[in-house]
Amino acid sequence: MGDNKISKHESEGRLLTEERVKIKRPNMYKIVLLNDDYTPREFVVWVLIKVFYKTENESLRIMLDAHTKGKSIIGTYTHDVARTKVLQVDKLAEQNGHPLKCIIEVEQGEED
Ligand code: TYC
Repeated sequence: MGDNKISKHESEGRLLTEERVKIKRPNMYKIVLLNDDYTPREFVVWVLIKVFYKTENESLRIMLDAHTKGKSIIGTYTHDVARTKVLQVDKLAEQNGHPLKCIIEVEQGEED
């Protein structure tokens, strides 16, 4: 209306739009534990407790799942967290001379 003041109604609309952008959930990534023939079971359980803060029971379940089926989902994380945890597993495995591996998989329906 001649000036460029923002009406209360309009400014509320802008705020709401801004907020919707901010709360968009991040893409999530699965960390999958891979079985191998050499890593001791106890080491796998220890890693799951140390790196992923799983309980002993949950760690045992995930380890046995990978052991019997070839792989098991440890959990779902943001990209940064997933990358950090996989690097932590790589480092612990290497330091202890085990071939233990975890991989990152994009959640179904997420962009890469
Ligand atoms: N298969 C290993 C063994 O028999 C144990 C193991 C379980 C290794 C799960 C890796 O992700 C794994 N010692």
